[in-house]
Amino acid sequence: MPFEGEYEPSPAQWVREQVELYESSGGTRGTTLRDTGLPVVVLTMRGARSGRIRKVPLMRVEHGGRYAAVASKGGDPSHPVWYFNLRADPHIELQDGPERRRMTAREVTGDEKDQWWRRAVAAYPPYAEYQEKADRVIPVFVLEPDDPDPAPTGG
Ligand code: F42
Repeated sequence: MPFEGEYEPSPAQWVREQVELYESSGGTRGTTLRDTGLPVVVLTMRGARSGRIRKVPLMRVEHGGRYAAVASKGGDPSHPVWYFNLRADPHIELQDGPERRRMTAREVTGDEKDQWWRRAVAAYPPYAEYQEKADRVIPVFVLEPDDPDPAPTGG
């Protein structure tokens, strides 16, 4: 089921362009972070105040069909705005390459967070530096499929 509502592209040009390329190519182009070659996913969510649709590229941290969303914002001292969007409405769509799935975001803490943090740093090592410079504890969400084992379509 597609996300309904008006799409408000990111004010950051490089983010907006990455989302455009990712989506317009059906998840076959724009799927890595600039020079790193490391994979990126796109989260579609609802803006907590505007109610508009927001799309946020994040590093791909996947384990067993679940994903982590790391609110690092490059080690910025403040949380990204999308962190508050997910807290207000955790229902999202995740695009990983050509595949799109509805998922629900849940902020993790304690041992569960430690485990996902290790996976996140393994997928994208700069997260460790971002945590050192951020002067805040970087939040992590786990994204879990609403339908964990969808039936094959068509036939
Ligand atoms: N950011 C990360 O935090 N983690 C990553 O792993 C990550 C990877 C990544 C890979 C590729 C890429 O292109 C970007 C990547 N980013 C990553 C950057 C990420 O996509 C976001 O740009 C970044 O985290 C900043 O998020 P932000 O939500 O703070 O974005 C700002 C620039 C933004 O879009 N602000 C909007 C604006 O108009 O200023 C507001 C967006 C919004 O959601 N507004 C809400 C609404 O209701 O519509 C609420 C407004 C409010 O005031 O409450």
